[in-house]
Amino acid sequence: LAMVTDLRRALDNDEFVLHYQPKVSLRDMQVTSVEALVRWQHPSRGLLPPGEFLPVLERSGLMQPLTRWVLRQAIQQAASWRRAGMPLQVAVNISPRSLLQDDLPARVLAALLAAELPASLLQLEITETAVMTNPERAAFVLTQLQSRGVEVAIDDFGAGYTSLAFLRILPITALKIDRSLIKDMLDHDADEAVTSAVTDLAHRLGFSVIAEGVESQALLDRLAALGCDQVQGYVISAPLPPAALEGWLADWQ
Ligand code: G
Ligand code: G
Ligand code: MN
Ligand code: NA
Repeated sequence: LAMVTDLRRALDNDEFVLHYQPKVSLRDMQVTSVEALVRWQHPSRGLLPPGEFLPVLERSGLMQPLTRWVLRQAIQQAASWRRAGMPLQVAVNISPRSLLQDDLPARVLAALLAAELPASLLQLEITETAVMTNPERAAFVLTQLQSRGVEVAIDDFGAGYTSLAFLRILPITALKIDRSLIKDMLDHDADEAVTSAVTDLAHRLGFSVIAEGVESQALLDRLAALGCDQVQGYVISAPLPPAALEGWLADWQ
C-alpha cells in the first residue's frame, strides 16, 4: 500500500498537526479543557482528517509511534500555554491498542516530567470499546495514571457496550456521551431519557458528564437542564490550530 509508505514518511518528517477543540463548563461557560485532534498535513493532498488515515495507521502497526508523537506534542503545547499564563488542560485520544501497551503510564509520566507539566493538565480519552476489550488490563493501566493525577475520560460513551457493572470500578473522572446518543434528543423522548439516565448514573458514580458534538444552542440548553456538566461541539467551536485557538480564547473570555 502506497499510503503506508507515505505514513512512515509522515512520521519521520513531522507532517502531522494537532488541532484543539474546547470543552466548556455549563455552570459558567468557562473552558475546562481542549481536545487534541490529529490531522495530516499531506504534501500534495492538503490537510487530511483522521478518518482518512487512522484506520490505515492502525492496521499497519504505526499507531504506537503516532500516539507517542501526539502525547509529546500535546503535552509540550499545554506546557507552553501554561508558561504563557494560560493553564489549559489538554485531552489526548488514546487508541485501544495504545491503551494496552505496558509502557504507556511510564511514557506519559516521563513526558509530563520532561515538559514540567502538572499531571492534572492532561486528560486521556479512552473509548469504551478499548476498555471493554480487556477491562482488567485497562483498569490496571488507568489506575497507574490516575493515581499520579492524570485525568481519564471514557470517550464515545453510549456508542458501544460498556458493562454498567464495570463502570463502578473504572478509575475515571468523566464520561463523554457520544454524539449519536444526543444529536436527536430534542425530537426523540427516548434519546433524552437515556441521556438523562446516563447523566444521573455518572453523577452517582462520581464522574462528570461531557456531551460531545453539540451543534445547537437549543440542544445545549436541554443538556444543561438535564444536569450535564460540560459540552463540546460546533456550537462552541470547531477544532482549531493552536494560534487560532488562542485568538478564540481571547474573544471567548
Ligand atoms: O477530528 P475528527 O472529529 O475528524 O476525529 C475523528 C476521529 O479521530 C475521532 O474518533 C477521534 O477520536 C479520532 N482521533 C482524532 N485525533 C486522534 C488521535 O490523536 N489519536 C487517536 N487515537 N484518535 C484520534
Ligand atoms: O471520537 P471523538 O470524540 O474523539 O471525535 C471527535 C470528533 O467529532 C472529531 O472528529 C470532531 O471534529 C468531531 N466534532 C466535534 N464537534 C462536532 C460537532 O458539533 N458535530 C459533529 N458532527 N462533529 C463534531
Ligand atoms: Mn475524543
Ligand atoms: Na467521542
